[in-house]
Amino acid sequence: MLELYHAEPVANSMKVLLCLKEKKIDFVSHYVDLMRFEQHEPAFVAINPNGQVPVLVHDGAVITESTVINEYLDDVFPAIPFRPANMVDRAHMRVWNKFVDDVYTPALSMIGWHTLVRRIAVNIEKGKLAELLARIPLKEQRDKWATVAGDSFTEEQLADSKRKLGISVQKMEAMLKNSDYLIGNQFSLADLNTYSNTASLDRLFPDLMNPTATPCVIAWVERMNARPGVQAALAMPNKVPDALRVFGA
Ligand SMILES: N[C@@H](CCC(=O)N[C@@H](CS)C(=O)NCC(=O)O)C(=O)O
Repeated sequence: MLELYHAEPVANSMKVLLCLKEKKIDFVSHYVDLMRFEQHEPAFVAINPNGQVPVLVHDGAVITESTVINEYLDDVFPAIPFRPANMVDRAHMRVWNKFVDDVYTPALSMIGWHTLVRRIAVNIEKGKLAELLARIPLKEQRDKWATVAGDSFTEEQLADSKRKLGISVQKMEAMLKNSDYLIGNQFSLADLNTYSNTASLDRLFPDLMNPTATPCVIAWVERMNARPGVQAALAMPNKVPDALRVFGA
């Protein structure tokens, strides 16, 4: 049996939902309500000690980390392959996925926490916040909550994240100059892993992503939006207000 613990079709949950839908794989969906902090409940932490989604459970085996989950799905369900046959392209795909995990996603995440999670954090009563923090397994996540509940990130940190978003979108523009998808014209894990970060970036940062500066990225998002797998993933349950949907909290 294949089960996925996930939140809304955004951010890291979206990466894996998209892969499953594009591969047309049936799975049992377990919705984890992040707004109710269900990811820190003992029952969920028993499945993923990091207290984070997404989590794939395949015949009882637990797989975490969205990028790794998508590689695993491509290994185990190869009928519709999402890794280029050419090994150089495959290596380039992995380098891009590493950049997305190491640079692009953390930059977007910091701005999302500052802009949106902060609004929730500052309204939590101090005693309740301490209780919630005590249940978060990862120190990095505890620190993020404490930061946005306090003075939040500095102007320098936020400017650096915006700079990294600019670099990310310019790299994509160059990759898409002469091809429909990020790696050599073949739809791959690179596209799956990048969609959720980029789909709404033009709304958030029109100065970084717009038809003049990044026409190829805009066309790629439209191409992605038209894919049945993307539409099926976007149709998954979504309880989060629209404003929050553009970021992965
Ligand atoms: N590196 C992990 C990161 C997972 C992650 O950041 N998950 C977020 C949702 S996109 C989460 O569970 N946030 C809630 C929390 O950390 O409490 C992955 O790629 O799967």
